[in-house]
Amino acid sequence: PLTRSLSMGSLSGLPLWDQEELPVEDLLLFEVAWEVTNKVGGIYTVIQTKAKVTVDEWGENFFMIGPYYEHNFKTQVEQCDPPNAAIKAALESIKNNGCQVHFGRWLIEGTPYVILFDIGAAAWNLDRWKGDLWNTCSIGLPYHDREANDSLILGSLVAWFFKELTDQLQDKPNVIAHFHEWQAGVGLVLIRSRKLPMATVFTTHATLLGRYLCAGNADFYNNLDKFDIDREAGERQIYHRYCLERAAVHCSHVFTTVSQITAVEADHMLHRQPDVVTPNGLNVKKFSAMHEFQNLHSMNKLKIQEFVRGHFYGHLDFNLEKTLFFFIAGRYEFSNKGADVFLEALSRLNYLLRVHKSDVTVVVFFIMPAKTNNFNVESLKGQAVRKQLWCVVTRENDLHSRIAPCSSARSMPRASARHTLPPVTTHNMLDDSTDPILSNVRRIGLFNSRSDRVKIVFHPEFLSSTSPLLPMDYEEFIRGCHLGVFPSYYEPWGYTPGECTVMGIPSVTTNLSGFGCFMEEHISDPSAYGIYIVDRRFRSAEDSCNQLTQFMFSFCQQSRRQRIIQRNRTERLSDLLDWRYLARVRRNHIQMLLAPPPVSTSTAPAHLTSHQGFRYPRPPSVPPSPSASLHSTPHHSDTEDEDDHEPYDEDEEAERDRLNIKAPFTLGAVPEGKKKQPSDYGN
Ligand code: G6P
Ligand code: 1S3
Repeated sequence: PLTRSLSMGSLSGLPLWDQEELPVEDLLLFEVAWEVTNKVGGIYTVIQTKAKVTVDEWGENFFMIGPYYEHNFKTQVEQCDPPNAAIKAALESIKNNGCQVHFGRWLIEGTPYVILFDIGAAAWNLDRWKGDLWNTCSIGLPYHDREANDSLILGSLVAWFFKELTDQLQDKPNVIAHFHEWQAGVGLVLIRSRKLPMATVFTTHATLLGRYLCAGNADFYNNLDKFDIDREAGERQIYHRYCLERAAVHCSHVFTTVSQITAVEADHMLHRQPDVVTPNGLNVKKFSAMHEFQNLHSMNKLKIQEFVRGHFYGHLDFNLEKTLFFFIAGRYEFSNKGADVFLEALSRLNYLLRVHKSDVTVVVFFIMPAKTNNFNVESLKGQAVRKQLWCVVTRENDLHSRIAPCSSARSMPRASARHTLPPVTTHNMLDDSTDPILSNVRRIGLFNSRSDRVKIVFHPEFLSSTSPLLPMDYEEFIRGCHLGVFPSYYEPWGYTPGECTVMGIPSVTTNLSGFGCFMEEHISDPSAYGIYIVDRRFRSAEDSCNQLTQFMFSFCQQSRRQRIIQRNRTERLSDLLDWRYLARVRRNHIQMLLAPPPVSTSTAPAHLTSHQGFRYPRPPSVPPSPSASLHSTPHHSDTEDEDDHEPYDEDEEAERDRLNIKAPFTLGAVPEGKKKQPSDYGN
């Protein structure tokens, strides 16, 4: 326990606070993560998108701490002096003792202050710090685990910094440090073992064991209480990491995670139930014109169509106006991210579209980075042929328009002949024969042949606007697609479907992902809003796969007008994912630090479900049966052309949707009787 905790009375040792507003001026808030200015995975998105609202609230009293990388610092940080004399003195003291630390403003929205420790320059302390860790909590780190060793160096520097800082500050302002994930957790363990007078929060974004067990194909969720977790960690040679993670969890004053499902997992894998669940948000930018995001969809879809023209040259015997673009994207964890179920469902979708003689074609993009050596010749050639043809067409059309100015619109000539099928991959794969996506494509036989209604394009590299093949950044690409498909098995939160939502693009998620559970909890008829939630928790893999197939097949049966209306509804959900709303939830963990310790011995965490309460109703224009909802939008037309130029929905009923369904915090237009009480917001 903290030295000051009992005398001051709160859970963490900070002075008690019972007002609505946080006493920000009396507090300094630090957020510690390996991903500060360092893009590695999902945690980067969390801290980077949350910075703006945190700075708005905490101003000059908020700092982020992470590792120093020269390139990141030069390109993302503006060096400056610390605004606070105590912080300056603490950093000077560290520098005077032979370690390097850099201070500046991270050039993202909100421009938060960052303190970045140079891990390499402090590595000469490693053996001594390993000894300290061992003496403190008997955790030994093997020499070959670079990631664990680096996390010890960062943690030791962070704990050293807080020792200097709290010595300087004496009583005020009080210090709160929020640590993310086990790589940053060592600092927390050392702070508590050294009894520094400050408050700590630990957030885990996954559990080490959960990730490993799921990737190893364990029936994880049905056996949560049956795993011998120490043994499992030992067998996977991650026992020391798991000890660091578990120590951070148990040392923190407040322990949080990003979803209910990970809260249950943490309870079993780490033996502590989180005190608060803090769902992940995004920095939502609203367009002033309601239909702007629809226009962006159209514009970016054209760019994807251009790519498809090139990639499928010689085989472009499908109508691009009736072609839908689906995609999956993310870290290449084949089964954890659900690529296995997706491929199987695509094979079934292909069958359904064929037997129903559908005129819809689906081009599916897999954007998952794998080892490659450059683009393959066939893909580059496709784009070159397209550009050449385009020049010819432009010249011919120019000539034609001079001769007959009122003639029909420009058209492409018949694509040139090609003797091979359009390639499945855009790159040369290093592990072609063993790659899981390619192996499964071979098994199900989806080789982009003419008769296939489902075509596959595996782009094993993240997208970039400078690519010679598909020159689009990720955001543009999402906007141009019709459906994101993320049928994850292991996904503590899952940003990918959320990113689709805020851009008004429907997506598939699962009830094993934090995002899917959150949406299920807050929306009455998720699929009407373009959020399809596959049940991977209570159904067999076979049934989940059929459900996913059915979702995709129904999506393919929608008319253009229905897709437009659905996108409008999807986009309306974006307020729910906005940090400006979710920050209210996130604030709970800070308030807990300032609250008196619980008197009851109940193990149920008081704030675990405090964000519950708000629920988006079924859109009034959707009839009660969910299965009918996809075909129920007003003036349903099966002809694509008829409803083409309808950028946004002006139907009376859809207008009613718009008025009834507002963001949780935009109370203005919510009709009487639907107004929410303050408690709905979890304050
Ligand atoms: C947006 C545009 C419309 C376009 C539609 C295409 O809504 O504003 O002008 O017709 O996208 O939708 P689709 O789902 O067929 O890509
Ligand atoms: C984790 O990143 P991941 O993709 O390894 O943290 C993310 C942010 O909280 C979360 O969205 C994701 O589900 C986790 O798995």
